[in-house]
Amino acid sequence: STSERTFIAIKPDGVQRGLVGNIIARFETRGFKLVALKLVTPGKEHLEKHYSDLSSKPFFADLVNYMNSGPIVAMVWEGLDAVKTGRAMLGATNPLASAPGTIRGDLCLQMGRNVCHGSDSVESANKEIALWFKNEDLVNWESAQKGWVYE
Ligand code: YYY
Ligand code: MG
Repeated sequence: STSERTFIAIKPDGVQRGLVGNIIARFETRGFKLVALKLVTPGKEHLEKHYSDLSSKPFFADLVNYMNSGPIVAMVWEGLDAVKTGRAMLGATNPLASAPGTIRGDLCLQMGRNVCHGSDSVESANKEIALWFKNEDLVNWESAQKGWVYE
């Protein structure tokens, strides 16, 4: 549906490397609608919650430390098949396997510095949006592009 929402984050390396504009531009120019955006350092506890599914993995502590190492741009983007399309735009988890043209395939090299996050299912998108944003931070607006992006 054209009202599907996904949670996309620019990780601390993406912010430090000045990639915020590049990454946002890809979602904006693809035709997705921005619903929420903020720059945050949410702290370890929040980041552990965000990645709670991975808590038993050997890389979990390093992952949380990396995510806690600087500001993160947290966003909600809305549009047709936003979750799956967002994942395709990010590229594979390991940047060396990410196709050129994807964010990771264009902008990074190593798994532990892969610059961005995107929800992997509609269910996780709903959970992540609720974790990172208050309901009143999600803006309901009609984009002037609507009739030109969708038939
Ligand atoms: O959703 P995605 O970010 O593509 O991968 P996940 O399997 O959810 O892992 C989250 C995060 O953890 C990944 O972006 C990099 C890191 N990671 C890692 O450092 N080493 C792994 N073997 C797997 C994931
Ligand atoms: Mg994931």
